[in-house]
Amino acid sequence: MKQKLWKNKVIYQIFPRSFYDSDNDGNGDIRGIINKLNYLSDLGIDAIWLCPVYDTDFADAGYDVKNYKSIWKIFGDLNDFEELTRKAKLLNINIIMDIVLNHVSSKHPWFKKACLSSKNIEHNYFIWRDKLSKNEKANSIFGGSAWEYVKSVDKYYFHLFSKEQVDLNWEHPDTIKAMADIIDFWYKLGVRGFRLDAIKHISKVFPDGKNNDFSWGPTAVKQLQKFNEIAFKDKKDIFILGESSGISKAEAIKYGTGKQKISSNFYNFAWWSIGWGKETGRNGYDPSWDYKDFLLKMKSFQESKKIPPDLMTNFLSNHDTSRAISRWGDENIFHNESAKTLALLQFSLKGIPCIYYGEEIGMLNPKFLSKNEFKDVDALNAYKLLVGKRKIYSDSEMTKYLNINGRDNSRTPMSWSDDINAGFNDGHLPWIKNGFDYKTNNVKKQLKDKDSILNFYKKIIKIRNSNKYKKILVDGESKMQLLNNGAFKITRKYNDKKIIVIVNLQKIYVKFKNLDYGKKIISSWSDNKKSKNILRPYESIMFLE
Ligand code: TEU
Repeated sequence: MKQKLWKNKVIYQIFPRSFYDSDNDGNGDIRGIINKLNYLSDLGIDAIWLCPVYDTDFADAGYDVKNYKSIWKIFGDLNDFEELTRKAKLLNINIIMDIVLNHVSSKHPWFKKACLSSKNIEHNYFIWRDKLSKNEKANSIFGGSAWEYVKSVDKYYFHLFSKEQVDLNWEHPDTIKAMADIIDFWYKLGVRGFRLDAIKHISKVFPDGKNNDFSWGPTAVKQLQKFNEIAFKDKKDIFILGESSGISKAEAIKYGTGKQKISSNFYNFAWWSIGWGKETGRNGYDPSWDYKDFLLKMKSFQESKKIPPDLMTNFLSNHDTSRAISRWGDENIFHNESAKTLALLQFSLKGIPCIYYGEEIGMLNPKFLSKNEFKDVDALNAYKLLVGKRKIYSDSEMTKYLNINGRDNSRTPMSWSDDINAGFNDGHLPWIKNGFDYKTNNVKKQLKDKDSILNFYKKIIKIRNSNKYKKILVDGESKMQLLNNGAFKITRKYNDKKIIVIVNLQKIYVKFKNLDYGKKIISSWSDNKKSKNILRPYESIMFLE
């Protein structure tokens, strides 16, 4: 498995339905992304990871693919897509395609044929049971049983996610060949990056039936290596990003380096569950979450010599989380400072940074009023399961918690301006509600303000790319230390050069004996007040020692 040197790249993730709506039908589209390429190039990013754009019923936001070689008509067509990759290339931006390997839509032609008769070849592409034994009472990740009955064949099929997402049988050789063929298709259209969705789940061979989180099953490595060999062997200029939620340090080393390598890079999920419900995950909330976890959960990844700078991609939020500032920062007076502190933290670490659309202007959770405003299958199932069936929450509690951690929070229209619909389009009602703060917080406004969050992102990207700091910030070793006063100290070191970052992730003043760690490179507070012994709320500073 070869890959271009991506360690010094910055990735930008787009949720296409909410980025920019070029034809004013309420849905973002590929032309919308083309229109905004100059904006992205000015921001300084090197690659765009596109959440799925294939033909879909959008049962799980496009992760239910009906045809892997097509574009959903709401998003445009293959000509638009080709134009996107071509124009992006001219700006030195690569496109990363989201490849959904674990399952297909229940409307995919294979599954339709599979349901017509057990004798059809396609029937074996899926996982079936005539009867459900005790061991097979598996639960889907979105709640409820993972087995669904099909009358025409009198059998149950397996779906780890929603029932509209049918798990593929990776033990069947056709599956691997078909997926490799899809990679070829997009490669020919100019795609040079591939995000492999939910790869830890592809192997479902559990002889004892006991492992019911269906992660890293016994044939995962064998099958994924076979897939890599067929899909990527002749492609020397690509980047592979494995999505394996909650991956541990040991797993990242095991599956990202050495003999069992199946992906050249993994997302680092160290932070994603901070503040989630202990039992209910992102459909709940834990008010006792501790900001120190940012350090404690990341430290071992950062300090391990076995984790090279290009093995992990670090993110604050994505389409599976809510907005980072609403979760962990301050939505009010320290909005700017907390957004910049989180950005500074992310960009100070070893690993490839991935910015989620809107994060660069500090977008917030939109505040959904009731169940009717949610679109996400996971959120709607949560009302059914946690309110209806298990009675853990009342209806209003559910709304409250989903407003904190639910996935729809990060799927709202990008705030481009203070015009109608945040400048997302020319006035057609968007498919999902708008943020509440776009009048005061939007791209147009922030472009004009030199101290805006957006301009901070531009600066921090430039710093990372500059000849002066690149080696230290990209290749340097990394140490994380919790200081007695509660601030974090991150030390990046390359040969005899050192960058020290002091991070205050709290809404309080923090005292220091001496805050002089060297020459200030950038700070999350934009005034130039110099205090030698106090950090203000969310004040974080990067120094060259
Ligand atoms: O997410 C996969 C994913 O999050 C699971 O691997 C994880 O184990 C689970 O959420 C446990 O918390 C990807 C996409 O990012 C997501 O949007 C999709 O819904 C999902 O796959 C299904 O395609």
